[in-house]
This record gives sequence, structure tokens and C-alpha cells, in this order.
Amino acid sequence: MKRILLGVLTVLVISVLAACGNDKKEDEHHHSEHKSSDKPQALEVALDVPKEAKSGEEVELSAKVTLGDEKVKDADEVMFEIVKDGDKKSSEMKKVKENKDGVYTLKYKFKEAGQYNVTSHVTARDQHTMPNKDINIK
Ligand SMILES: [Cu+2]
Repeated sequence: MKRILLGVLTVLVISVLAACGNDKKEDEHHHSEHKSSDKPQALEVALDVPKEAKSGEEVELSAKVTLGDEKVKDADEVMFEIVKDGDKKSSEMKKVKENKDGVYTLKYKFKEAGQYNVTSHVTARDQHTMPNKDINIK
């Protein structure tokens, strides 16, 4: 009787140990998967707008789009919204299709003096980011 019990216990202990070994391997596997593909990377947009400019002068507004170390050259949509003196109703929307190494640039002339706000709406890789900056036109 004792022998049988011992035998059963031994089998139990071995199977438990074996199961633990398997679990460890699986955990490590999942871990490495997370590292390579599930790492959350946020879309980043560096909006570059001069602080001030003269009316009628051509100004470059640019948005540098990155995802981690990668330059995003295939954004779904990049749009610059220009609002004068906080008047959102009469905002102007300009689409930018071309980019150079992930930098989307709009050449724009502000016609009148005033306080403007520029928002770059960027949609890429299922994310949307929209930083904004002020520019004073004299
Ligand atoms: Cu937006």
C-alpha cells in the first residue's frame, strides 16, 4: 500500500514539476512576443511654426511625423487648420500630401495681420495626433 502511494506521489510530483517547466517556457515565449510586436508606440508629431511673420510673406508650416524611431512617410492624412483670432468658424483647412522623410510641409501666406493658431491634424497607423501652435502676423 505504501509503495503504491509513494508511486502515485512520485508521479504527481513529476507531473507538477513538468507542468511548471512548461509554464516557464510559455511565459518566456509570450514575453519575447510582447517585446517585438505588442510594444505600444505612440504617433508623434513635431509641429514647426514660426512665432511671427509678416502678412503676405510665404511661411513654411511643417509637421514631422514619427513612430518610435521610424519616419512616417505614409500618413493617411495630414491637414493644417488655420484659425484667425480664435474664430474657429472661419478656419481654413489645407491638406498636405507630399512629404520628405516624414516631414509634411505647407507653404502658406497669411493675408492679414492678426493672431493665428495652426493645428496639424495627422492621421497615421490608426492614430490621430493634433498639436497646435500660435503665430503672430504683423
Ligand atoms: Cu485632429
